[in-house]
Amino acid sequence: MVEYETILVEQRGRVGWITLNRPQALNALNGTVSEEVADAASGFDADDGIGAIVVTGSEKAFAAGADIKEMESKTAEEMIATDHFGAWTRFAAVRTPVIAAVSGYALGGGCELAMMCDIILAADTAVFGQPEVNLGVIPGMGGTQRLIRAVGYYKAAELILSGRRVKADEAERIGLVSRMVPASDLLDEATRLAETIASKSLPSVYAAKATLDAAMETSLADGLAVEKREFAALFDTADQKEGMAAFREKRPPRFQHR
Ligand code: CO8
Repeated sequence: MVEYETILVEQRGRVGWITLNRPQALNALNGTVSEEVADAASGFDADDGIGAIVVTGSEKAFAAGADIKEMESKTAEEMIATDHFGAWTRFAAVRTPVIAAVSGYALGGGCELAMMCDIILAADTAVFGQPEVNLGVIPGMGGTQRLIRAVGYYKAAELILSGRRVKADEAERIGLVSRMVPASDLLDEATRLAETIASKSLPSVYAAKATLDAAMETSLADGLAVEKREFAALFDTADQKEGMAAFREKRPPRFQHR
């Protein structure tokens, strides 16, 4: 396993774990973090021995945002010229399902990183928000677009325009998180969920994620066309034959992930 400077990376069974590890900066996302997270996620994605990825932080902070100290002195020209978003685009494009296991602060880029994941599990201590207006900027890692898709225009507008933070229970109520769990259970729940997903047929999980992604980006008609294509393509996989045979024979399937 590659050694990284700002993250810890570990494979447990068929699950890849990425733990943000800049405790001195509450896991603020600097350029090194984004490159390392994207690199680790792409590595897991290329490995068919991995069926799910979990991204997590510390008890106090999932991530307190992009690194303000790194950005502070930049000019607009520098921000445009540098591809700050390339690594996050690579991360968001992995085919493997990604679970964000969020405890503590998920602010600014931290909230946006969680929203790049497919499932957000939140500890009851989690706090979400897009506080960029307090810094004289706006969300810049997808927040203005993904938050609306998650919670609808009026909630997203309130949170982005005011910078108000929401606690885990409100985040669950408005649909920003998939499920809230007691803080002491967060990592166990993430493990259980990731192992469940990783036990399914990998081609069907890839297809399900691709189809869900399409729903975020296209019209209903185009999305349904993607679904039709992905659904049909699975009938050439060994796992579809195995899954349906197992149903008929009243036994659990033995997926080969192909
Ligand atoms: N960037 C850099 N350092 C940070 C950040 C951050 N986002 N957040 C915390 N830290 C550092 C603090 O400076 C402090 O370091 P030091 O001890 O050297 O002073 C250390 O982490 C601990 O933080 P605090 O002492 O502030 O801890 P508290 O428990 O008192 O407060 C908070 C915790 C409430 C989370 C507070 O730290 C805070 O408000 N942080 C900033 C939150 C924020 O505004 N986030 C949004 C950042 S902007 C953004 O994310 C834009 C995304 C788009 C980027 C596009 C690509 C470039």
